[in-house]
Amino acid sequence: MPVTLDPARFTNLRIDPHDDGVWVVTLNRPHKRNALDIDTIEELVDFFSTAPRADVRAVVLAGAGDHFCAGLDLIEHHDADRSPADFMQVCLRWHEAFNKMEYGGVPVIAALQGAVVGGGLELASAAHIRVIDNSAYFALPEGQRGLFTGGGATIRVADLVGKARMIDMMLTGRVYQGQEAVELGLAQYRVDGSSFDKALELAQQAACNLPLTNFAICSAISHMQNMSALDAAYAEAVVAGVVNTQHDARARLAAFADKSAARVRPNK
Ligand code: 1HE
Repeated sequence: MPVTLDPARFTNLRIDPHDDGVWVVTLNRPHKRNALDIDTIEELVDFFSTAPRADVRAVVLAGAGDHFCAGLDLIEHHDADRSPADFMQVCLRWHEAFNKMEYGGVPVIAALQGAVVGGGLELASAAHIRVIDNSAYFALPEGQRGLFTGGGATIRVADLVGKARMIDMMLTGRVYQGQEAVELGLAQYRVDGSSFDKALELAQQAACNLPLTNFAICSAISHMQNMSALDAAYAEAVVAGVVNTQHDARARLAAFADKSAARVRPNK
Protein backbone atom coordinates (compact mmCIF):
# COMPACT_ATOMS: atom_id res chain seq x y z
CA MET A 1 0.00 0.00 0.00
CA PRO A 2 1.80 3.20 -1.14
CA VAL A 3 2.15 5.97 1.42
CA THR A 4 1.57 9.63 0.65
CA LEU A 5 4.47 11.95 -0.01
CA ASP A 6 3.09 15.47 -0.02
CA PRO A 7 5.50 17.99 -1.62
CA ALA A 8 3.84 20.75 0.44
CA ARG A 9 5.35 19.47 3.67
CA PHE A 10 8.88 20.37 2.50
CA THR A 11 10.39 23.83 2.85
CA ASN A 12 14.15 23.64 2.36
CA LEU A 13 13.68 21.06 -0.38
CA ARG A 14 11.59 21.71 -3.45
CA ILE A 15 9.86 18.51 -4.50
CA ASP A 16 8.49 18.13 -8.04
CA PRO A 17 6.86 14.81 -8.95
CA HIS A 18 6.67 14.04 -12.68
CA ASP A 19 4.04 11.84 -14.30
CA ASP A 20 6.61 9.19 -15.27
CA GLY A 21 7.48 8.51 -11.61
CA VAL A 22 10.66 10.62 -11.60
CA TRP A 23 10.73 13.02 -8.65
CA VAL A 24 12.99 16.05 -8.70
CA VAL A 25 14.35 16.96 -5.26
CA THR A 26 16.08 20.36 -5.21
CA LEU A 27 18.11 21.78 -2.33
CA ASN A 28 16.44 25.15 -2.22
CA ARG A 29 18.55 27.56 -0.21
CA PRO A 30 20.63 29.12 -3.00
CA HIS A 31 21.19 32.27 -0.91
CA LYS A 32 23.12 29.99 1.48
CA ARG A 33 24.67 28.02 -1.40
CA ASN A 34 22.43 25.14 -0.27
CA ALA A 35 24.46 24.64 2.91
CA LEU A 36 23.06 21.76 4.92
CA ASP A 37 21.41 22.99 8.09
CA ILE A 38 19.65 20.60 10.44
CA ASP A 39 16.21 21.31 8.97
CA THR A 40 17.39 20.37 5.49
CA ILE A 41 18.87 17.14 6.81
CA GLU A 42 15.56 16.30 8.51
CA GLU A 43 13.72 16.90 5.22
CA LEU A 44 16.16 14.61 3.42
CA VAL A 45 15.53 11.94 6.07
CA ASP A 46 11.78 12.41 5.60
CA PHE A 47 11.87 12.26 1.80
CA PHE A 48 14.27 9.35 1.41
CA SER A 49 12.62 7.32 4.20
CA THR A 50 9.25 7.65 2.50
CA ALA A 51 10.18 7.51 -1.20
CA PRO A 52 10.63 3.70 -1.40
CA ARG A 53 7.03 3.25 -0.19
CA ALA A 54 5.52 6.08 -2.24
CA ASP A 55 5.83 4.84 -5.82
CA VAL A 56 8.85 7.07 -6.48
CA ARG A 57 10.58 5.33 -9.39
CA ALA A 58 13.70 7.51 -9.59
CA VAL A 59 14.99 10.76 -8.13
CA VAL A 60 16.98 13.63 -9.59
CA LEU A 61 18.80 15.37 -6.74
CA ALA A 62 19.70 18.94 -7.67
CA GLY A 63 20.75 22.21 -6.08
CA ALA A 64 19.13 25.58 -6.85
CA GLY A 65 21.43 28.33 -8.10
CA ASP A 66 25.05 28.21 -9.21
CA HIS A 67 26.28 25.70 -6.61
CA PHE A 68 25.06 22.23 -5.77
CA CYS A 69 25.92 22.35 -2.06
CA ALA A 70 28.42 24.16 0.21
CA GLY A 71 28.36 21.40 2.85
CA LEU A 72 27.71 21.82 6.54
CA ASP A 73 25.94 25.06 7.46
CA LEU A 74 28.97 26.65 9.08
CA ILE A 75 27.01 29.62 10.43
CA GLU A 76 24.44 27.41 12.16
CA HIS A 77 27.25 25.24 13.50
CA HIS A 78 29.14 28.29 14.78
CA ASP A 79 26.09 29.87 16.39
CA ALA A 80 24.89 26.63 18.00
CA ASP A 81 28.28 26.13 19.71
CA ARG A 82 27.50 22.43 19.94
CA SER A 83 28.89 19.95 22.44
CA PRO A 84 30.67 16.82 21.11
CA ALA A 85 27.60 14.76 22.01
CA ASP A 86 25.30 17.20 20.21
CA PHE A 87 27.37 17.16 17.03
CA MET A 88 27.61 13.38 17.12
CA GLN A 89 23.80 13.35 17.06
CA VAL A 90 23.83 15.78 14.13
CA CYS A 91 26.16 13.46 12.23
CA LEU A 92 23.92 10.49 12.98
CA ARG A 93 21.02 12.36 11.31
CA TRP A 94 23.22 13.00 8.27
CA HIS A 95 23.99 9.28 8.17
CA GLU A 96 20.30 8.47 8.49
CA ALA A 97 19.52 10.66 5.47
CA PHE A 98 22.40 9.49 3.30
CA ASN A 99 21.99 5.81 4.20
CA LYS A 100 18.31 6.04 3.27
CA MET A 101 19.43 7.44 -0.09
CA GLU A 102 22.08 4.84 -0.79
CA TYR A 103 20.28 1.79 0.60
CA GLY A 104 16.63 2.79 0.00
CA GLY A 105 16.28 1.02 -3.33
CA VAL A 106 15.19 4.06 -5.37
CA PRO A 107 17.71 5.27 -8.00
CA VAL A 108 19.10 8.69 -7.12
CA ILE A 109 20.85 10.68 -9.87
CA ALA A 110 22.71 13.78 -8.68
CA ALA A 111 22.83 16.78 -11.04
CA LEU A 112 25.92 18.75 -10.03
CA GLN A 113 27.12 22.27 -10.74
CA GLY A 114 29.48 24.69 -9.03
CA ALA A 115 30.68 23.76 -5.55
CA VAL A 116 30.21 20.15 -4.47
CA VAL A 117 32.24 20.53 -1.31
CA GLY A 118 32.54 19.14 2.18
CA GLY A 119 29.19 17.78 3.23
CA GLY A 120 27.94 18.57 -0.28
CA LEU A 121 30.32 15.94 -1.61
CA GLU A 122 29.21 13.57 1.13
CA LEU A 123 25.62 14.08 -0.03
CA ALA A 124 26.48 13.66 -3.71
CA SER A 125 28.48 10.51 -3.00
CA ALA A 126 25.38 8.85 -1.53
CA ALA A 127 23.67 9.15 -4.93
CA HIS A 128 23.89 6.21 -7.33
CA ILE A 129 24.93 8.29 -10.36
CA ARG A 130 26.64 11.70 -10.44
CA VAL A 131 26.51 14.03 -13.47
CA ILE A 132 28.66 17.17 -13.68
CA ASP A 133 28.61 20.19 -15.93
CA ASN A 134 31.69 22.26 -16.72
CA SER A 135 31.27 24.47 -13.63
CA ALA A 136 31.27 21.64 -11.09
CA TYR A 137 34.17 21.13 -8.71
CA PHE A 138 34.79 18.81 -5.79
CA ALA A 139 36.71 19.52 -2.59
CA LEU A 140 36.89 18.62 1.08
CA PRO A 141 37.67 21.98 2.78
CA GLU A 142 37.21 20.52 6.26
CA GLY A 143 40.97 20.55 6.84
CA GLN A 144 41.15 24.32 6.33
CA ARG A 145 38.11 24.95 8.53
CA GLY A 146 39.39 23.06 11.55
CA LEU A 147 36.80 20.37 11.00
CA PHE A 148 36.54 16.73 9.96
CA THR A 149 34.09 14.96 7.70
CA GLY A 150 31.01 13.72 9.55
CA GLY A 151 28.58 12.72 6.81
CA GLY A 152 30.12 9.53 5.54
CA ALA A 153 33.03 10.79 3.41
CA THR A 154 35.46 8.45 5.13
CA ILE A 155 33.37 5.64 3.67
CA ARG A 156 31.90 6.91 0.41
CA VAL A 157 34.47 9.42 -0.84
CA ALA A 158 37.32 7.10 0.11
CA ASP A 159 35.45 4.39 -1.80
CA LEU A 160 35.17 6.60 -4.90
CA VAL A 161 38.67 8.09 -5.07
CA GLY A 162 40.75 5.93 -2.71
CA LYS A 163 42.18 6.64 0.72
CA ALA A 164 45.33 8.48 -0.44
CA ARG A 165 43.44 10.95 -2.66
CA MET A 166 40.88 11.65 0.05
CA ILE A 167 43.63 12.36 2.57
CA ASP A 168 45.32 14.69 0.05
CA MET A 169 42.01 16.51 -0.57
CA MET A 170 41.60 17.07 3.17
CA LEU A 171 45.21 17.97 3.96
CA THR A 172 45.78 20.36 1.05
CA GLY A 173 42.31 21.45 -0.08
CA ARG A 174 42.95 19.93 -3.51
CA VAL A 175 40.12 20.55 -5.96
CA TYR A 176 39.06 18.10 -8.66
CA GLN A 177 36.93 19.08 -11.64
CA GLY A 178 36.22 18.30 -15.29
CA GLN A 179 37.41 15.14 -16.98
CA GLU A 180 39.87 14.42 -14.18
CA ALA A 181 36.94 14.17 -11.73
CA VAL A 182 35.24 11.70 -14.06
CA GLU A 183 38.39 9.61 -14.46
CA LEU A 184 38.79 9.44 -10.66
CA GLY A 185 35.21 8.25 -10.24
CA LEU A 186 33.78 11.35 -8.54
CA ALA A 187 31.26 11.55 -11.38
CA GLN A 188 30.20 9.11 -14.09
CA TYR A 189 29.02 11.68 -16.66
CA ARG A 190 30.28 15.12 -17.72
CA VAL A 191 28.23 17.26 -20.08
CA ASP A 192 28.93 20.54 -21.85
CA GLY A 193 25.33 21.60 -21.31
CA SER A 194 23.04 21.17 -18.31
CA SER A 195 23.82 18.46 -15.77
CA PHE A 196 20.17 18.62 -14.76
CA ASP A 197 18.93 17.72 -18.25
CA LYS A 198 21.31 14.76 -18.43
CA ALA A 199 20.40 13.59 -14.92
CA LEU A 200 16.71 13.78 -15.80
CA GLU A 201 17.30 11.72 -18.94
CA LEU A 202 19.15 9.06 -16.91
CA ALA A 203 16.46 9.05 -14.22
CA GLN A 204 13.77 8.57 -16.88
CA GLN A 205 15.71 5.61 -18.29
CA ALA A 206 16.10 4.06 -14.83
CA ALA A 207 12.42 4.62 -14.09
CA CYS A 208 11.55 2.30 -16.99
CA ASN A 209 13.09 -0.65 -15.14
CA LEU A 210 10.89 -2.74 -12.88
CA PRO A 211 10.83 -1.26 -9.36
CA LEU A 212 11.92 -4.53 -7.72
CA THR A 213 14.90 -4.71 -10.06
CA ASN A 214 15.86 -1.13 -9.21
CA PHE A 215 15.41 -1.92 -5.54
CA ALA A 216 18.01 -4.67 -5.84
CA ILE A 217 20.42 -2.51 -7.87
CA CYS A 218 20.15 0.46 -5.50
CA SER A 219 20.16 -1.46 -2.24
CA ALA A 220 21.59 -4.95 -2.57
CA ILE A 221 24.85 -3.93 -4.25
CA SER A 222 25.67 -1.47 -1.47
CA HIS A 223 24.80 -4.00 1.21
CA MET A 224 26.87 -6.68 -0.51
CA GLN A 225 29.90 -4.40 -0.60
CA ASN A 226 29.84 -4.53 3.20
CA MET A 227 29.86 -8.34 3.31
CA SER A 228 32.51 -10.97 2.95
CA ALA A 229 32.69 -12.42 -0.58
CA LEU A 230 31.17 -15.65 0.67
CA ASP A 231 28.20 -13.90 2.32
CA ALA A 232 27.78 -11.54 -0.65
CA ALA A 233 27.55 -14.46 -3.07
CA TYR A 234 24.92 -16.08 -0.86
CA ALA A 235 22.95 -12.81 -0.58
CA GLU A 236 23.23 -12.31 -4.35
CA ALA A 237 21.68 -15.71 -4.97
CA VAL A 238 18.81 -14.93 -2.58
CA VAL A 239 18.16 -11.52 -4.17
CA ALA A 240 18.33 -12.98 -7.68
CA GLY A 241 15.93 -15.70 -6.58
CA VAL A 242 13.36 -13.05 -5.70
CA VAL A 243 14.02 -10.53 -8.48
CA ASN A 244 14.59 -12.88 -11.41
CA THR A 245 11.36 -14.76 -10.82
CA GLN A 246 9.12 -11.69 -10.38
CA HIS A 247 5.89 -11.89 -12.29
CA ASP A 248 6.40 -8.61 -14.15
CA ALA A 249 9.68 -9.82 -15.64
CA ARG A 250 7.88 -12.53 -17.61
CA ALA A 251 6.52 -10.11 -20.21
CA ARG A 252 10.04 -8.73 -20.76
CA LEU A 253 11.46 -12.22 -21.16
CA ALA A 254 8.64 -13.12 -23.56
CA ALA A 255 9.42 -9.99 -25.60
CA PHE A 256 13.02 -11.11 -25.90
CA ALA A 257 11.93 -14.58 -26.96
CA ASP A 258 9.54 -13.31 -29.63
CA LYS A 259 12.22 -10.84 -30.84
CA SER A 260 10.15 -7.70 -30.13
CA ALA A 261 12.53 -6.52 -27.39
CA ALA A 262 15.47 -4.24 -28.15
CA ARG A 263 18.85 -5.93 -28.58
CA VAL A 264 22.01 -4.75 -26.85
CA ARG A 265 24.15 -2.95 -29.46
CA PRO A 266 27.41 -0.97 -29.28
CA ASN A 267 27.24 2.83 -29.14
CA LYS A 268 27.14 4.54 -32.52
C1 1HE B 1 27.22 29.43 3.82
C2 1HE B 1 28.01 28.32 3.49
C3 1HE B 1 28.13 27.29 4.45
C4 1HE B 1 28.07 29.70 1.84
N1 1HE B 1 27.48 27.44 5.61
N2 1HE B 1 26.58 29.52 4.99
N3 1HE B 1 31.90 24.11 3.55
C5 1HE B 1 32.80 25.02 3.13
O1 1HE B 1 33.84 25.21 3.70
C6 1HE B 1 32.40 25.80 1.90
C7 1HE B 1 32.02 27.20 2.33
N4 1HE B 1 31.48 28.00 1.23
C8 1HE B 1 32.27 28.50 0.23
O2 1HE B 1 33.44 28.20 0.10
C9 1HE B 1 31.59 29.42 -0.73
O3 1HE B 1 30.48 30.00 -0.08
C10 1HE B 1 31.11 28.78 -2.04
C11 1HE B 1 32.32 28.41 -2.89
C12 1HE B 1 30.25 27.55 -1.80
C13 1HE B 1 30.26 29.81 -2.82
O4 1HE B 1 30.98 31.02 -2.97
P1 1HE B 1 30.18 32.36 -3.33
O5 1HE B 1 31.22 33.44 -3.53
O6 1HE B 1 29.24 32.09 -4.46
O7 1HE B 1 29.25 32.69 -2.07
P2 1HE B 1 29.60 33.34 -0.65
O8 1HE B 1 29.63 34.84 -0.78
O9 1HE B 1 30.81 32.71 -0.03
O10 1HE B 1 28.35 32.91 0.23
C14 1HE B 1 27.04 33.38 -0.07
C15 1HE B 1 26.21 33.19 1.16
O11 1HE B 1 26.11 31.79 1.45
C16 1HE B 1 26.82 33.82 2.40
O12 1HE B 1 25.77 34.18 3.24
P3 1HE B 1 25.35 35.77 3.45
O13 1HE B 1 24.22 35.67 4.43
O14 1HE B 1 26.58 36.44 3.96
O15 1HE B 1 24.93 36.25 2.09
C17 1HE B 1 27.57 32.68 3.04
O16 1HE B 1 27.77 32.83 4.41
C18 1HE B 1 26.61 31.53 2.75
N5 1HE B 1 27.28 30.25 2.78
N6 1HE B 1 28.54 28.51 2.27
C19 1HE B 1 26.72 28.52 5.85
N7 1HE B 1 28.84 26.16 4.21
C20 1HE B 1 28.90 16.68 8.74
S1 1HE B 1 30.40 17.44 8.76
C21 1HE B 1 30.55 18.24 7.22
C22 1HE B 1 31.68 19.22 7.28
C23 1HE B 1 31.67 20.19 6.15
O17 1HE B 1 30.84 20.18 5.29
S2 1HE B 1 32.93 21.32 6.18
C24 1HE B 1 32.81 22.16 4.66
C25 1HE B 1 31.98 23.39 4.79
